[in-house]
Amino acid sequence: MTPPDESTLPTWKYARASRTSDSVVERFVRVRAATEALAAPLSPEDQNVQSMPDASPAKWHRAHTTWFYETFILRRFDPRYRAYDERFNYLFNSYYEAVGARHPRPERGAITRPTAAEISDYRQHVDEAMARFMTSATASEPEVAALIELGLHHEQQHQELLLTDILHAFAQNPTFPAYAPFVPAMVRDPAEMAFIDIDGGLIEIGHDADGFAFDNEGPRHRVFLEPYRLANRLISNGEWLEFMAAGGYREPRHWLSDGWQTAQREGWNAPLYWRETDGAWHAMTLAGLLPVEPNAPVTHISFYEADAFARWRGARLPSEAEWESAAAGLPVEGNLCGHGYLRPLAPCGKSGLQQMFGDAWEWTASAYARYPGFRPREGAVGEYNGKFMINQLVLRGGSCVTPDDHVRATYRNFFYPNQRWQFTGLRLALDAPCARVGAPRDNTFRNDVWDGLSATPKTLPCKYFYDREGSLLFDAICELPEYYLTRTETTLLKSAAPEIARLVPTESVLVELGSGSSIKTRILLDAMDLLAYVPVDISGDHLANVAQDIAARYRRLQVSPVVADFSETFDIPPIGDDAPLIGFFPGSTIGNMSRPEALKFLRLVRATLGPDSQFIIGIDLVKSVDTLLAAYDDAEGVTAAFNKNLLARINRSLDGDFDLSSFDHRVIWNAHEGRIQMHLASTRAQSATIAGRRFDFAQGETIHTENSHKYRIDDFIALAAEAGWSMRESWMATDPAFAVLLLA
Ligand code: AVI
Repeated sequence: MTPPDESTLPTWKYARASRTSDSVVERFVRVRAATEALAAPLSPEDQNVQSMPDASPAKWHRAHTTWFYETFILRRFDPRYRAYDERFNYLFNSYYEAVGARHPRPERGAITRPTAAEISDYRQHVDEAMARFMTSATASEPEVAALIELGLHHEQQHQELLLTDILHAFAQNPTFPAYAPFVPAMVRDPAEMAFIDIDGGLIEIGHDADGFAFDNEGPRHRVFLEPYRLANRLISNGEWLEFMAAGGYREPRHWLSDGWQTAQREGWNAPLYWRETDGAWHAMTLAGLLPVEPNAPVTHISFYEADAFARWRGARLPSEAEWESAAAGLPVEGNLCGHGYLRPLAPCGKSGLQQMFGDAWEWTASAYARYPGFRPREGAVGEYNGKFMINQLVLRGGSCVTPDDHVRATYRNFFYPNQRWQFTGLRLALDAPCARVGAPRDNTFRNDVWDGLSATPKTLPCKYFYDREGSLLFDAICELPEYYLTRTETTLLKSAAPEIARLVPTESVLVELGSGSSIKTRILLDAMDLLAYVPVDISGDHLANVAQDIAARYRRLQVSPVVADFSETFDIPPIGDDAPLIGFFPGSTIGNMSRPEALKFLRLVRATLGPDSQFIIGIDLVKSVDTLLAAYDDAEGVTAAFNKNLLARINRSLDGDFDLSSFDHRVIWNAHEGRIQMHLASTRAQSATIAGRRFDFAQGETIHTENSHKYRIDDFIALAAEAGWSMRESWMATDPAFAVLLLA
């Protein structure tokens, strides 16, 4: 990011504050000057205003930061110090019980005396005393030096508050005053939002050794993280507008109960400073009222709004440990206060994690709580952080008004979930696919492969076709001219969808088993008025991307993907109160099961979805052998590649050494069983080693990889009845023969 030319910078350039190599005296001078520079554009009247209880007058910030050095350093350690005015202890104590009574916070704006000019005198008095004191031996005693350091970082926090509080005050003014002139930024074409996979495991977070940190940042400790995905950038205003257009503020189902009540009570329908003027959204900024910039990050949203947005997008907020683990080691660079824009900007990078520091504080899902082993500091400054560890949420990363050298990866900001006047935004997170529900444990694939290749005849379970490559190859199969199943079923579904929509209750949850690319699902999603969509699939990687895509297309739909082997067991995440469940199992995937497996599966679905559920299922029917053989042995060789990908997958993930060129794709029609069988035939005598175990193949020996049963419709209805399903409606194609059934 290129900061604006220094010569054009207004006075807040001092917020680029200190270099750590500076002496404490130099840093003291710089931080104190930065506060005054930030207050300089404000008139005495501006400095006195308090527009709400959470905000404080600029004059109070200037005085309180001064009181801090006077109270915790000069009065305690400098015998020569004479207090400027004893009454100031009452006026400018913020919340320190140990230091005595104080003026009520909501009434700070009523204090017109001392004047802003008298506060300047007070600051000068304390600055001179501190300058003298800092050259003494006492000042370099560890306890005292630590307090001076704390005073500087405390003052930087108030520099940010001074700006957010004056913004709030100016936002109440119908003339929308500008605190500072608008600083143009490069026009940016931001990267698409994408999720970056981040490993889980036992990680460490928290501040450990060198450099300053607040007490709440430590001790460093271990945290276990499941693998997760973090969005590459912050959520933009444009995306927020989509949320609003989709009824985000009108739909209680996206919201936490407390959040919904707060939003109703406060009448929220947009971020805090937004207003619709002449049909376009504008936002109050430190440069006055400006049109909302679609690519810039959304800010001035509460935790409740951030959380509702994340749910609406089928995602979640990251935990603070997830955020910190991702941020650790990144340079602390970004659109911070010293750049002088004083507003969040569109990201400028194209790859990797962007906007981790600066622009907007990122709401996390983490409660602001003590880290294991946390001890507040000794004495009155022990009240600094620890006593606020209740009912607040942690924010990470700093904002466009955070002093440049103030933030770090371990920094824990915290606010109540309803507060909106800080520069608060959000970044989405997702559970990574390997956080599986009922999916194979690590050794299951290896054991299944070993077992299958030890059997006679050799066999491999067809469910392992569908890794990322296999899923993509299957999508390609569905496009083949010979593979009639997808086209025929799609046509049937299109004509059946309006009727299905009438036959199932509105606000149902569609549970798709083996959702793959969810292409056919969209026919139903377009026609039905659904509450949620639960795609269940074994291919976690593919599932996460597909779910995200569906969530982006159907903004009103809650999308809750489940990674599971649905042929064994699966759980439906709790959604709504007793929302009716509608199973969807298209593609004749049931044909890939043996008859006993199909019966078991139909019973499992009945038991999992419940007695009031319905089930939409696609069944491929018996037809001419030529049509069938062509469908599974296409001219382009896509099905052959799909079949062989099973061996490639074993090579990739089980350290196998199959020679793919020595296996042929073979397809036969087994008339007795009524099924197409796929095999891989060894073209020569050979062996392959898989996860350290060797398997021999004779020339011509096959591995049986898949069955695809073709039903007669009456046989299938009888099978479904055995599992407790009865036929409610059917839609049939004759050439090629295929059926879509609605079971109940
Ligand atoms: C997923 N399943 C229904 C497909 C089928 O037709 O049995 C898998 C497939 N195998 C080869 N081509 C397609």
